[in-house]
Amino acid sequence: MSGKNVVFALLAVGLMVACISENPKKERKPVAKAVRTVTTPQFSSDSAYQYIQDQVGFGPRVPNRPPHDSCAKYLQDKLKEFGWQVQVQKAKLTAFHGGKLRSQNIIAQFNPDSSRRILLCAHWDTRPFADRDSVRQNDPIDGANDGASGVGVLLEIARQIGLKNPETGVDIIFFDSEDYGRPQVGAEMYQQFSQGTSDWCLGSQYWAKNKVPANYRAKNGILLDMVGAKGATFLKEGISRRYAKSFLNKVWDIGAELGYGQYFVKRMFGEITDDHVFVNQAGIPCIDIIQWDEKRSQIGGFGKFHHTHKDNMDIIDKATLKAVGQTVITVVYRRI
Ligand code: AHN
Ligand code: ZN
Repeated sequence: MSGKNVVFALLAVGLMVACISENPKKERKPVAKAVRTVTTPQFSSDSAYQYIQDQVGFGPRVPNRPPHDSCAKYLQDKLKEFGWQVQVQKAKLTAFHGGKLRSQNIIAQFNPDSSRRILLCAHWDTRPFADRDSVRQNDPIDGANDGASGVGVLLEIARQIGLKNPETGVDIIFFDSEDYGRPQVGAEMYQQFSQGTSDWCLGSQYWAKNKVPANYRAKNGILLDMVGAKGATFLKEGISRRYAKSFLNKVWDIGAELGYGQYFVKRMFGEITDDHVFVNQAGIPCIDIIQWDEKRSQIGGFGKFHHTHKDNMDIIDKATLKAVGQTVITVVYRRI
């Protein structure tokens, strides 16, 4: 067939298709669905702060201890109150010392039938010891920042979503047993256990291998970890860039656009083993918004409270909660 004939043939087929698909009532439906924009709600840092205080009020949320069970119930009740569908994934997970942890991943869905989805997640358990402190190293920490802050921000986002539909699917997972990694002190005595797998992030590792809902998919994910400390900075983390580079850049751009550029610093830092590693391995490109202090990077940049008893309500700052919360809720409502 000559070039001209190919064009004619294609035109003829095109005409036939047009005739077949002609609407008998002559009312053609618009080809593309109009994309409605929904204005982003105002994130309340007072409310997020209260949800952090509520969690800390139960006591340290260490697996197998009573405050952990009370807090699990609180989180489910809150999500249900805000109009979300809630499921709990229970499992007995093996800790670095060989003991079992009664773990609960708390999974909530909004607009469960939407095919376009975003996943928001944070760990809700707290570290069973204060191995980076110089006092009371064997006592569990409050985990106001490391644990409660990410959950507090997501509960406030869940409340806002319940009040105004973002017209996209949103899922929240509160992962359990993230912070049960072997202590720095005396680590040698546990060497025979859990070789080859990470003893951190046990809940997200379990979820990644046993997804709930089954065959779960989302366009992107955001993990929040240590997002409430006064003066925190959030740098672009290495694993996040490896799996979700353009999404990572968009989130940091929105942070700057909203006026939170001093929190969302546009520089990179290293790769962190955190729940997003396993979410990424499960096929969902997921970033980690996690505090990283460049000035402390030689000693681990997580802030001086990290895994100490200083991680209590005194270090939580509403301005930091607002910067993170408003940025993340904007990403949801703009359907980035
Ligand atoms: C490690 O320190 C190996 N990962 C950091 C993940 C973490 C701990 N997030 C909170 N606590
Ligand atoms: Zn921790």
